[in-house]
Amino acid sequence: SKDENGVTQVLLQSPRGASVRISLHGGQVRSWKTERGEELLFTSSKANLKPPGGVRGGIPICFPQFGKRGSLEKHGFARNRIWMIDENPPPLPSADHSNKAFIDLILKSSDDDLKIWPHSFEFRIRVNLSVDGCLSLTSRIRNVNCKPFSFSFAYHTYFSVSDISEVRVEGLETLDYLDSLFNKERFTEQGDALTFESEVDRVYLGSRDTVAVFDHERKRTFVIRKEGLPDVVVWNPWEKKAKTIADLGDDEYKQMLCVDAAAIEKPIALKPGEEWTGRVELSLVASIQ
Ligand code: TA6
Repeated sequence: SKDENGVTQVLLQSPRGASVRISLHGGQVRSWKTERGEELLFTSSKANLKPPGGVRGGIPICFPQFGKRGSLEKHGFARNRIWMIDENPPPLPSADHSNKAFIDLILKSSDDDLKIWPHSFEFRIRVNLSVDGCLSLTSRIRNVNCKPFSFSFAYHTYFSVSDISEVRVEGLETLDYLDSLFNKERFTEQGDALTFESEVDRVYLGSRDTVAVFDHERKRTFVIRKEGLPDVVVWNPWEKKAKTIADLGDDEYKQMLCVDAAAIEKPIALKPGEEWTGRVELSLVASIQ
């Protein structure tokens, strides 16, 4: 189907009624719903859905640059481009084809992209919804140029939460992180679990492959499993910053938390012909507390 701006979007549905909606604008997951129809991803009521331009919500793809760590526009250009459906993707070794709820998208460097980032690439993403409602995204980025290149990457995931003050993140204990609020200085996490009472904008380095986001009020937990993505971004703008973000409502920071599986500190380097894979799987469990 088409969205309000005429851009194709794809709806995946599990046999039990969970669903995922993906837009070709940005190759971005825009919605992920449970079997009961509850939305699990946050989208701002003020999001600007018109391409080009990033959509505040769902899972924007940051590529080939994370944030402003380079000369490109913030978070790179992939999230602003119109992707294509990949009708004939190369096989994905570990894929589960038992359910048919997946879609393959592709982005190739356009002539305009090559002017600002002179590296030909093929970026394939598979979005899969499992029978039990797990959402997985598998990105494959191939260097189709004759020179090496490197990039950084993030699945900039906006989780929908009941109230940010009631949320905690586990799995980042004792890790080093780069704090964007302190000039990307390096600190070490001391606390047990991460809780929120002011703005947080960090890149946790070399985390283990599972991170969990507990939402006490809704009694549910998001489990993030990642492969090929050593870093984890945690971002909530809090009250003051939220007011400066045009496409975010003043109070909406309370209902969102970004936790991104990412590769930032050490850029991924690809030789000609090489391919990189980065995968994230998001699942929901009812909390036992
Ligand atoms: O660390 C996440 C971050 O880079 C923040 O600094 C914050 O600005 C956020 O991403 C959103 O970026 P955007 O360009 O979508 O406004």
